[in-house]
Amino acid sequence: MGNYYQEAIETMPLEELQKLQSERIVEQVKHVYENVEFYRNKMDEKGIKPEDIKGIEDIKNLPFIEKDDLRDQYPYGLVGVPLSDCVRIQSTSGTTGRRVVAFYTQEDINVWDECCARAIMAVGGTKEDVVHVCYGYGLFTGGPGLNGGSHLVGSLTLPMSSGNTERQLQFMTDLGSTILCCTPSYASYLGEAIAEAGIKDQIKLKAGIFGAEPWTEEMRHNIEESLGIKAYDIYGLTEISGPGVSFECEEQAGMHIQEDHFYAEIINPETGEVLPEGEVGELVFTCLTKKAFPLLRYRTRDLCRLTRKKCSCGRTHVRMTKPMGRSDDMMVVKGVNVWPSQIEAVLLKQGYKENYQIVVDRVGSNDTIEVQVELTPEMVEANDVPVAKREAAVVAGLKSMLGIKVDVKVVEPKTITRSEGKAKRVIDKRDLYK
Ligand code: DLL
Repeated sequence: MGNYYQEAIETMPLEELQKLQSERIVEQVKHVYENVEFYRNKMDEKGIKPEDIKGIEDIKNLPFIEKDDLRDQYPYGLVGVPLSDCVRIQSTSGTTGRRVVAFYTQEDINVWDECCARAIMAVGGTKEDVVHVCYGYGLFTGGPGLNGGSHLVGSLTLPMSSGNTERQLQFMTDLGSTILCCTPSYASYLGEAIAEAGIKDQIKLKAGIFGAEPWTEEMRHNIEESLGIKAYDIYGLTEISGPGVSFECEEQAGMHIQEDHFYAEIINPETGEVLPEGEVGELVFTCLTKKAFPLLRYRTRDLCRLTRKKCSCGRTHVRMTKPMGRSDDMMVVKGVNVWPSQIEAVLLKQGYKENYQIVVDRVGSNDTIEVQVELTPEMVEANDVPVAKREAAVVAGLKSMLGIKVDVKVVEPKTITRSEGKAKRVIDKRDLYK
């Protein structure tokens, strides 16, 4: 193992970890109370003084912070250090026009790079590897995060950014990329492009680090097949730093949260009550070490479950399941809660790939929902099931999963636009009528 598998920290017994977290939260609460007026006011409103927070178990007394607070405090309201101590911003576009701008000191960047380095080491990365980063660079955290991590590991880093698939394949083959970092939807597109170019035998990839959007186990399987690699999940969000807040180890059984820096809780999204280990709820993060943009008890809207069950990799850090979708991804269609991931699961189970789109609309006062999904090249070649029969099977699968009638259109391969970054799979035309 190289420098950035921090065995002492990643395999720390729980008691020691909690001691470290306690020291850090005490210092962090003092920091935000003294330096961020927003927090001071919120804590004063609740009658909490920094000295009331004596350890990590007291965190439950702190107020939550929500996405709306970030919008209200845009751009500088939550910055905890003089701007002259900040060296970087990153930002998320936000699908609803809510731009989040996060600030970093050099030390914050170092911690972020370290978390991404741990993620690369966890998939077997070393200084001998060629790390091909085709997450977007710029304001998006994907490119800069994995880039920084790869440098720390000492791997040869290809800062490809997203797009220009032909060039991606050329560098991948010419320079012998071994670890691929991009969104799962782009990985799946690269798999298609490699098959089409007939160059699979020239690809040296062994692992992929894919995240930034939800993806299913079926999609993992498809990517692993098409690229001939092991595909690992990585999670993070701009508000908390970027990729590397959690990541999978060789066991591929949930993502270890970097708990020495980010403290996780699961709450009931309706009541805010903290839920016991193992229950599904909204993920809430507290940054224990970040100084420039130190969010405490930030509600991510991501729904998942945590487990402290022993992991055979030896890491003791708590694991989170793949987010099952965001509470705000949920659509209400015909009065029923629908998550895109449920639709994807039905499609992939019936042998389709991730090339689909969901169109929701309203006719009069009735909602309509249509799923368009592409035939795979194998289905076209076999030509053994009529399209109408295929459509009926998907309709039935969706009816049993969701309990409502969904219109289904099975379309020719390559009809649906491919994504180079995060895929946009839902078009909700009802938004236009708001
Ligand atoms: O997507 C950071 C990132 C970059 C993570 C590269 C992993 C790899 P944002 O653009 O702020 O940051 O979006 C954060 O994306 O709250 C989740 O809803 C979703 N998300 C991120 N990773 C995963 C994942 C980056 N592995 C939001 N699985 C988060 C499912 C994910 N959803």
